[in-house]
Amino acid sequence: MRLVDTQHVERLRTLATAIRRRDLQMVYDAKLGHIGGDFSDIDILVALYFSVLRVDPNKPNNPDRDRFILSKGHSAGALYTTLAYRGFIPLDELNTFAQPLSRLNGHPDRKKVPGVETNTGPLGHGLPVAVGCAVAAKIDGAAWRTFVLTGDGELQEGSNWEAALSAAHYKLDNLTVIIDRNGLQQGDFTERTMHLDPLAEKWRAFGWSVREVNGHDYAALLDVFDQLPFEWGRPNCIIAHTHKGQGVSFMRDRPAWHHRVPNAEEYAQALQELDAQGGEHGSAL
Ligand SMILES: Cc1ncc(C[n+]2csc(CCOP(=O)(O)OP(=O)(O)O)c2C)c(N)n1
Ligand SMILES: [Mg+2]
Repeated sequence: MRLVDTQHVERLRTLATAIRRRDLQMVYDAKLGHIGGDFSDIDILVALYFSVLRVDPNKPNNPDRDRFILSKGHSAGALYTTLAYRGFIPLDELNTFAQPLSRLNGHPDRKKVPGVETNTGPLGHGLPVAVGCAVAAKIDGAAWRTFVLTGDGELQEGSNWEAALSAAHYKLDNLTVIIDRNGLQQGDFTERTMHLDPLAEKWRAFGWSVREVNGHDYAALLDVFDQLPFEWGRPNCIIAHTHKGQGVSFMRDRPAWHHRVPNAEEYAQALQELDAQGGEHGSAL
């Protein structure tokens, strides 16, 4: 078990609040985005990019880099903001989100944005591509690892389950899927639309090694990432229990905030809440 560096955890938490704040501004200015899903996975992205992934913003195509695929491509705003804070793209460029000719489209494009490994948006494709990456690393005898973040509603796409079968078949212990288990999808709760539970048992039955974690608890996230690979010869699955809209009281766990854009009053209130959590200080980190 990793010793918790409380200062580091506090830095990550403050940084995540700053990233939520910047993402909110971006969505408000562009008048589009998926703020609920962004806020549900920002803590996972921050833990990955600032503590786990072996990536270098100065060498985004380094062949030895870890690969990260955001399968829930509608969370592009969260990814762009994290990439900007990590130094892959200029912070100022976030002002261009979803504008004509911007590199920062509503869904990520690997040919435009340094750090983006594959195009996503149509759900159900990130894990199959990640399986291909992990097989390639095994064939090459390379040490780099592949991480993929999926939504829970996204698991309704059958392609994920084909990919899950192959990952176990090829013993891809260099592959980690993180499931953003916020219990919501577009318009409703997952369990009312197409229930997923018992989710951990399903992945175990497919031959994966599974851990469950609070996806907003940095000490717990870092500890679970530190244990990778969980078992030799088995792919790794992390079910991260999260809240859609985490960080803003009136967005949390509310289906409407899947892709609603705040009005001026809601925007002001959300900023105020994030500032109270230290969000305005994060940019200095
Ligand atoms: C193949 C496909 N079908 C439908 C959509 C439209 N869509 C975008 S996000 C979304 C809901 C996804 O829910 P979930 O995976 O749980 O994401 P989160 O809750 O993290 O936003 C849907 C249906 C899509 N992008 N791709
Ligand atoms: Mg969801």
